[in-house]
Amino acid sequence: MFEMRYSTEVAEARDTGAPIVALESTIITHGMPYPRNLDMARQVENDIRAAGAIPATIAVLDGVIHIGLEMVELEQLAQTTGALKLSRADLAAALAMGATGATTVAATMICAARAGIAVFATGGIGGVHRGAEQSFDISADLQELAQTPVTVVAAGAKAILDLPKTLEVLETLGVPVIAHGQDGFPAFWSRESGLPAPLRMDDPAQIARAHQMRAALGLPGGQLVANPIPEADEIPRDVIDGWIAQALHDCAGVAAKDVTPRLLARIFELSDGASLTANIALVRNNARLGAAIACALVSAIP
Ligand code: PSU
Repeated sequence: MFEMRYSTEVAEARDTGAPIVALESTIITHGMPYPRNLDMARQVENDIRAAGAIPATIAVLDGVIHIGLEMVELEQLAQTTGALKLSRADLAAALAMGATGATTVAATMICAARAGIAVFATGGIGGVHRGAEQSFDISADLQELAQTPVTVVAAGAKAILDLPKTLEVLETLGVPVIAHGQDGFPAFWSRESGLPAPLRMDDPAQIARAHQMRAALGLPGGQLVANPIPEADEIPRDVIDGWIAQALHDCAGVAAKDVTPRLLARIFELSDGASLTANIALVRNNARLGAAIACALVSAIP
């Protein structure tokens, strides 16, 4: 019915049972400017390979779901200005229209699950936007975590969001939120949000077991692994908070799918690029942990 195409190395990994880590593409097309987006995408793929797993960057190209991109496809996507931002609501429509689009966390989870990939690394998930009591703007990523069995490694939720409300919604939806290596819930560019994380695990093998236990219990959905940005790369809370407040002010009136990309772009300008450097560092860190979890999952399979 729909076409799903595997990159050469992902097809090989599927044949041999090698660990695979999914990666999203919205971060490439809507989250970072060219050419740093391409450098980031390549680096992250190499980090996963160096950690003993195979990267599968997921995107929709001309109506075909790609699980893993060949180098030329990645280069083209990184420069495409007209790519759609595809979430759960528009994925099927994009396939029907033969469109090209990047997949958000939600759409990447859907495609990864269809391809039998259990682990996915990204920067930060979407969540409850500030002022959601008025705008009702809540990312579809949260619902997806509640229903699609993929473990998502992120540096928490982006600090542009309302983090307490994001954690509340995740709790309501029954999504395990597991901080890695610390007690607090990380805030994307900073290690601490000031909020405690509901769960903590320091061992990738334990995170892999929790993933398997959830399936064994017959529970739908995945888990969110909240992995703090490395200390050397973090932006102090008070510094980033100033830029976030300014960006929220400057982007007032922006709605729906445009909110997150516009806020990220404005914070990039205000921080003179520092936010992007930190963003790249945290994605790479998440890719490494994702690879460790994927490796543990493969070795745990009887
Ligand atoms: N992580 C990043 N940068 C990003 C994203 C994640 O470091 O741009 C993307 C993901 O694709 C996520 C999306 O799903 O931001 C959230 O968008 P929204 O708030 O519109 O759901």
